[in-house]
Amino acid sequence: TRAFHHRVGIIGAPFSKGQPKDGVQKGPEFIRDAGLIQRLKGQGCVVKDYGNVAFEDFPDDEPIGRLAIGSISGHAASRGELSVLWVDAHADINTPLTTPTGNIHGQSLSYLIHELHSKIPKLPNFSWLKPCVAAQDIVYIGLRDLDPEEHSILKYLGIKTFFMTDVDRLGIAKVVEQTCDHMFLKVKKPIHLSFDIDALDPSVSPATGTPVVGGLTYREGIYICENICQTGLLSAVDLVEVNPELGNSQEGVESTVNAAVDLLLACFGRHGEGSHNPDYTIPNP
Ligand code: B3U
Ligand code: MN
Repeated sequence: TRAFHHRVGIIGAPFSKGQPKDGVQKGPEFIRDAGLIQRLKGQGCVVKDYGNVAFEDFPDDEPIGRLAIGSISGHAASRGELSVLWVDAHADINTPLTTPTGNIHGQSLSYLIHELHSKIPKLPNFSWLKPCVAAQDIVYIGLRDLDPEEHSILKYLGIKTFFMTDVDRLGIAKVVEQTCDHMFLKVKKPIHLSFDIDALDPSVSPATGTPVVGGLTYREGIYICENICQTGLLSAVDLVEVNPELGNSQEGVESTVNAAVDLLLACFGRHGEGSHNPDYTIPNP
């Protein structure tokens, strides 16, 4: 049994316009259909499902979008200063002036960081967006596919980064320990976890738009979530980039969706070790 019950609110964002590939808007539906809510309840969480965010439909819209931009600014508006743990193969820190693809899913963090404010051009429909995170409050895990410009932005800002090589070198336990040390160095702020399913190796989660070989194992991903849960400071999680129309096979999609559900369960109290009722007695024959 748990000392307390996690209270979890679920919001789906069926949105694909941050990048050109269709299908990722179906991620929330697949994750729900895989039993997320029942399974969270089954492990003692008190769950409220707020349904999906409604997006206006612009038929001839240029690909553009919000993704974590919206959830982090909303989270910061309600909780104040946050630390952000960004688990991803990609840094998603291009500015509109450095992006090689023009895809906004590769830019989400740049809009949110105070220290990059002067580097972001004024965009007509983004006046609602104010930077809300300090560079020193961000930690990355899982990076392995960066544009040179992003590399330079990370260095310029001095952001704490754990590339896959660092996971190889230190092991996931040290990486998570150092992540927490860094985030809690000053004050303990509520944590926003942004988990891109492409942080995991494509052998586990192939159903995603930009898979990159050499990623985190399933266990390493779960370990991150379990430990962030145990800080007691996890305040919001984004699980992004599950695209059930990719992945090449039914098994590929199932494996991706199941990994996403398991990561979310680990964020909200599920332990690999299991648990038991302290009143239980082993039956005598
Ligand atoms: N860095 C590239 C590629 C990319 C970023 N995030 C994803 N892909 N998923 C870009 O588009 O900015
Ligand atoms: Mn990514």
